[in-house]
Amino acid sequence: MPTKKQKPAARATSRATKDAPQDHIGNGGELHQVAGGDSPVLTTAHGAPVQDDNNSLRAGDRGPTLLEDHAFREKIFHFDHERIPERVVHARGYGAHGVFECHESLSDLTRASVFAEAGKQTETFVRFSTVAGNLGSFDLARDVRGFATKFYTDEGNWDLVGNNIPVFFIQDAVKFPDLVHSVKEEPDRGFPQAQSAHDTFWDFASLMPESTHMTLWQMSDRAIPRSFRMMEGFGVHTFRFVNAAGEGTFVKFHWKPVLGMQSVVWNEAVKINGADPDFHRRDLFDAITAGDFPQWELGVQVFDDAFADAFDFDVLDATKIVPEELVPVRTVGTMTLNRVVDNVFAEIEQVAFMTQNVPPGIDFTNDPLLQGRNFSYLDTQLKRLGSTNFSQLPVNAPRCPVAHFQRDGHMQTSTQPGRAAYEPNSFTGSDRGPREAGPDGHVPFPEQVEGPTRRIRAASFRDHYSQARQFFLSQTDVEQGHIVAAYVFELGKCEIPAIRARMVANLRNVDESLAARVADGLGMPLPAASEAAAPLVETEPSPALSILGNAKETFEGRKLGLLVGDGADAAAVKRVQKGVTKAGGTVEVIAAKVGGATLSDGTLLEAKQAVAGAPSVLYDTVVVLTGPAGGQALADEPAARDFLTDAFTHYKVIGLGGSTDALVDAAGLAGKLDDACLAVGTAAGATAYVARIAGPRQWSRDLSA
Ligand code: HDE
Repeated sequence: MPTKKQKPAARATSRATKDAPQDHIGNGGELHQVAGGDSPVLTTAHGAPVQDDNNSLRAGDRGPTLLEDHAFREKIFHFDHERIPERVVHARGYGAHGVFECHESLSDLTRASVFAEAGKQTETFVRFSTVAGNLGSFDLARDVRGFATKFYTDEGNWDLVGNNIPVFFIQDAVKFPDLVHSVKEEPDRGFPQAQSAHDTFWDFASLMPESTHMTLWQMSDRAIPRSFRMMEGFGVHTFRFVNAAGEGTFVKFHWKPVLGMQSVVWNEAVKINGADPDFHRRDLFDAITAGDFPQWELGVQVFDDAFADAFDFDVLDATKIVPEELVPVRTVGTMTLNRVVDNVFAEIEQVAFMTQNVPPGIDFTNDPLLQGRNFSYLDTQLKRLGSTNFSQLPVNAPRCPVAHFQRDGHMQTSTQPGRAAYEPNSFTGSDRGPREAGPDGHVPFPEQVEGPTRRIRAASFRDHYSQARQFFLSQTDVEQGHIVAAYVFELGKCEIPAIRARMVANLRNVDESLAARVADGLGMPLPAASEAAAPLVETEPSPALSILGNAKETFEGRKLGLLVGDGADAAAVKRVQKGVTKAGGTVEVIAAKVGGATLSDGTLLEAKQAVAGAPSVLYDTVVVLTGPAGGQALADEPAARDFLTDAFTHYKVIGLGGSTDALVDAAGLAGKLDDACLAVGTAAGATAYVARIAGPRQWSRDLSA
């Protein structure tokens, strides 16, 4: 008998089973599909139709849940096992599909089919990442960015697993676990995550002078990119091209963003992390889904043994670059990212990059870091993906035929035909299995190797400071100021003064002014210089190393935050929107309330964001257009005041139109507006503003230079 407390039985038919097909915005593809199925009916993993997905099976209306409810148990069982280990480094990432198109045949240099002829297209998948943070960390950490590309070539996958910085912290892979342990959360407390600004990282870095060059890049604005779409990529190591005749040349790979390089400033990065921790992934997703496909040109630096021998540094040392001024970067193709993933886990999380994936025509060198990576990447995939058959996952599977005698294993999805599963065998036809390709296979470059077996660091790897100095001296004043400020910030977060001092002592070997400015910023006396393992080699500054020196005059791919108050001149709003869109930018309308603002002509302009949720750090430039009533309302709104103050502090070009005086005043900017604060109320003003935003930030406001 039901008691008084008994609740009425819930709906017998669940919403999911009854209404799902009508509710779906897409084609139902978000449901897990059984083979060949486009079934609108919810099923178990084994295909049985599910009667009710809202109520588990119970004895009596309020009784215990029954073990025989296999559909419920299967659902919970699967859920309990949803997570796989995140990557030990580069855990946080985002990716997309694309295509690489070769500009010219490189067959004189390499037999790699990607470079076979002009116009040749090869499918790609790219994953960008931060290094130190966990999967759920924020995008704008000061960190190196991974830039890993899988080319599905017709002779097997080529994984170019690079970074957005062309050098690395260490010279030998045996130090990689130490490096990573030093930068990750400290093991006794579990913080800080996603940052190098703590004792253990700088302890390690200061004790490993070979990392100095990389720390300069890491302290530069390269480590806080505006967008994945606006950063370079590098293969880092020296690789080898091998042509059909078996002749080899050294090669370094470069990705150059078509939108040009751009970074944010540190104070902005800190705030973006709070306002939108997904800033970079959202940016990539938005651009691709809007059809604004990001592109990079692939460049190669090709050089022979004679250059390598004459070069002041060892080309096998990953803490060194080959300056573009010495070996120009030759553009050989363009990659376009044109498709977002359908499922983040299936594709971005399960993609398995491996440096050892090289097709015929591309080979390794003896860079000890690369040699170590060639072991690590295969090993790590087994840990993460749990089966030796991870190469069968759609995102990892080669697009060319695959035929081998490896068998079975967890989650084998291919039904391998044939009788013989060994080589050699004497079977014929389809029973005999694949045969070796011989000279058509991946033939290793026949390098001569000799010498005693020893644990030793070659003398040619000893110079840790000359290229660090070259990098610093190649930066503009503003960029040097940012590097100094970053060292001061990071070392200032170290609680152990001896660590700060040891790092500054190393920096004296890079540049005396750099060390003095960092010491001054830290409020400490300048320590004696540490002993360098090798004397400095004089290097010419390399203009290619500066971001600002190479800035592209464009607003393409950038975003305007258009803050509109009630009574704003409708024509002025339209002009700004049109001008910025024509310049290749996007416009996001912001108002005091997300419902929008009423313009001078009485129309309602819908807003994408309320100002409280859209701080100006999310935009490359801002415009405020308002009538008198709206102007006062904005001045009274703290988020609107911050919007303007921050835009000014971050050196952004600002457009102002209508009744903005009260807001300017409340933002503390009265009397401070400069020539990058433009009046945009008139047609001429809007034109001047659109022309100005293609240019640099207003660096004259930057006092750190
Ligand atoms: Fe990696 N690195 N790495 N690394 N790395 C990994 O592989 C490793 C290094 C890079 O988006 C891991 O699948 C060693 C240099 C990228 O999935 C792991 C050494 C460069 C990604 C690993 C290095 C990179 C990784 C972790 C020192 C720039 C992300 C998860 C010898 C050229 C790929 C994984 C993605 C990921 C090992 C140094 C780039 C553990 C041992 C130098 C972009 O295998």
